[in-house]
Amino acid sequence: MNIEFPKSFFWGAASSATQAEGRQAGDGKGENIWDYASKKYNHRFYEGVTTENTSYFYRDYQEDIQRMQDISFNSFRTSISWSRLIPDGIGDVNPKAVAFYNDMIDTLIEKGVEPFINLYHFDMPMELQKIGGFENREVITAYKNYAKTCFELFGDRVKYWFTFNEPMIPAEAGYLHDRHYPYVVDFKRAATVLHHIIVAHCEAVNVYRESKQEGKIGIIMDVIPVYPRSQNPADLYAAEMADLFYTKSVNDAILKGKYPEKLKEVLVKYDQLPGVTEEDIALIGETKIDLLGINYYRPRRVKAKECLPNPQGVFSPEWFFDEYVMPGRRMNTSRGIEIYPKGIYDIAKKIQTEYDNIDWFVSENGIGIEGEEAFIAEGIVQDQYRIDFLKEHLRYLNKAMEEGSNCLGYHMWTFVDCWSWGNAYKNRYGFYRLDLATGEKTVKKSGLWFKEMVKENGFD
Ligand code: BGP
Repeated sequence: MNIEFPKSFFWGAASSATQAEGRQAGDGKGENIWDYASKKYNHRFYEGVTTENTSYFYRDYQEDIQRMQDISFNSFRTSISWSRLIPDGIGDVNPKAVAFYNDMIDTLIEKGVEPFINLYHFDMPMELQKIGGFENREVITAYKNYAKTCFELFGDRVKYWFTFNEPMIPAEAGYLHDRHYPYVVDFKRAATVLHHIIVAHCEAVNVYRESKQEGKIGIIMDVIPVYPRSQNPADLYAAEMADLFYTKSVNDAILKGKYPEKLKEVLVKYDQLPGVTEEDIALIGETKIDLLGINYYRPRRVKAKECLPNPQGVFSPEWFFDEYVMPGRRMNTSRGIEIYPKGIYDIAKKIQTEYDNIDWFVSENGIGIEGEEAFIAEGIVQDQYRIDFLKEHLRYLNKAMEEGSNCLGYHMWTFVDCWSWGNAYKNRYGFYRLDLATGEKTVKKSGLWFKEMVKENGFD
């Protein structure tokens, strides 16, 4: 075996509540922003598929967990749906949700699949969005109470907790780039949301510490490694700024306990600084995580700006760099993003050199392909491209580990094809195919490959 991983390595996949659970009549779940937006702004969702019918995990979880065991998972990440557990975001707990999550956790453990539980995957309860979502500090308190409730209810069995999935996204996609509800375009509001999410993260970590439970707590980040077009100083500056806004802003706050000085200087200069109190700064400074999850899909290639931005326009990180469309880049055309396996190695090196070589794992990595039914032969999706994708990324990960990176596991996105934020069921990512019409779930060739690879803890 030339690519071998440690015996204790975490192998599995990631998913999230809103993308997989679906709804059932009488489930007691409250509405969240995706339930609302996928109906109200239905045209924004591929083929108009709403959150009602996502992958049926709420209904099928027992069979699904068996499916995980069938392909050798020893761990699985999903999230708790805040609005399923506490329908109004604050107030009474939904007993049906408690029963569901209890049984899901127990079944996972029974089947030898370690639950990795995330508290927030983009899914703000609608009642709290009505008062401003994370723009409103009251929602930080509501989130803290929600986190406390989760630790009290499930913390006796869940040993791996995560406060947020991709904290940058609800801010950037919801308040700057018009992809997620509430579809606002305003940098300062986006920065406020991001800052409040970071404070909420710190509050939840501290509540967990106070609970004296014996697990680990961390966060899941989407790190997009930045590559300049050239070594020309203008291109290097573009790369520095892209990294500053999109990565260092969050990473430094959470992993180094402080925002980068340079970010503050830029935001002051352009009058975009959100309200940050001394207490917030102190809280960020003293909060430490145990485990970092990294979602990696693509690199970000940038170049110096071709044209100066309109000074009257909406301030944005893109005022400082242009996307660089590198000739000859390898594309996943379904998703419109570049495939660059070495990025995973570069991230590992960055964690090693800049972030104290903290314990981390790949919390998402995968390839979304449109029209996978075209690859069905002998009853299963023959997704050799996914196997190749996995191998290439795992090779680079393995190399980084040989060089001392503390990577503890690898979770693919995703387990069963699931619903996505806008693309709905357009691009399929799973180890199992979901037939949307019948609800049938069938293992793909990649799932069978994964099963054998995990048994061997590596591949040739
Ligand atoms: C990540 C999200 C996931 C998932 C994935 C795939 O950023 O954490 O929830 O959706 O991206 O991306 P997409 O669904 O947009 O194709």
